[in-house]
Amino acid sequence: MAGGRGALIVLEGMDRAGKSTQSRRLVQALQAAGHRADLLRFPERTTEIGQLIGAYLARERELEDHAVHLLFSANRWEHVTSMKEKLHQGITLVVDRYAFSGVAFTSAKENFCLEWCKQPDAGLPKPDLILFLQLSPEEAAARGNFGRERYENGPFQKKVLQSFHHLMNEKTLNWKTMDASKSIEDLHREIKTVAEKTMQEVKDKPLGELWK
Ligand code: ADP
Ligand code: 2DT
Ligand code: MG
Repeated sequence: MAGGRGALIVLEGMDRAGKSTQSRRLVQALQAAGHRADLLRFPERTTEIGQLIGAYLARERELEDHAVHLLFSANRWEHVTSMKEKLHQGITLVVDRYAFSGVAFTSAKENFCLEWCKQPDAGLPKPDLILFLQLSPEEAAARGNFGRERYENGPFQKKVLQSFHHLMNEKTLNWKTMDASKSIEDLHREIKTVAEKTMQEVKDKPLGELWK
């Protein structure tokens, strides 16, 4: 593989922490610096599965909690072939939410354990770096009110955050917590530095399998 593989870089964090802003900004900066990089996001609402998820989040339709969890996972699996192709072609993928959001949101519901929630995503491409954008609920609130989608309320988000903290304790994953209260530009510069370091470190290493 001339030049080596691309890195799989995931951004996670609570609502309004800046995941979408920073993932877009990172891809632009990497491309401007001459790297090959693409932006992905989950849920990817453009596929048939993604449209079903979009309707569920918009409260336009109801889905059973286990069923919707499996749909979120299927929405990642339907992108795996193309993700692997790109990574092996040397394209770095910056992903706005991934399986960690999947597990954190479902396990915040009653009667779901972390282990059950992780199973459907076991074997997905393993991120080389997971950036957790950390922001207090008060600072998030200062960035605007919650939207109207499902899950956008304070008590549920508090449970989601607890689940994220359980996931972050897993030492086999390369989590980095970033202070998301910084300005967009300052945070971007820090993220770009760790992303480029990771890209350099993993280019000759095999891609791993998540939770296997
Ligand atoms: P997320 O994708 O994590 O929900 P967004 O990137 O959509 O967050 O950002 C949520 C809102 O906060 C947007 O209005 C965005 O412009 C603003 N924002 C993002 N990052 C910052 C920052 N570092 N400082 C202040 N406002 C920010
Ligand atoms: P965004 O617009 O912030 O992406 O909102 N979610 C996401 C899940 O419940 N399971 C998942 O697997 C993923 C990826 C988080 C999307 C909402 O969907 C939730 C918020
Ligand atoms: Mg977003």
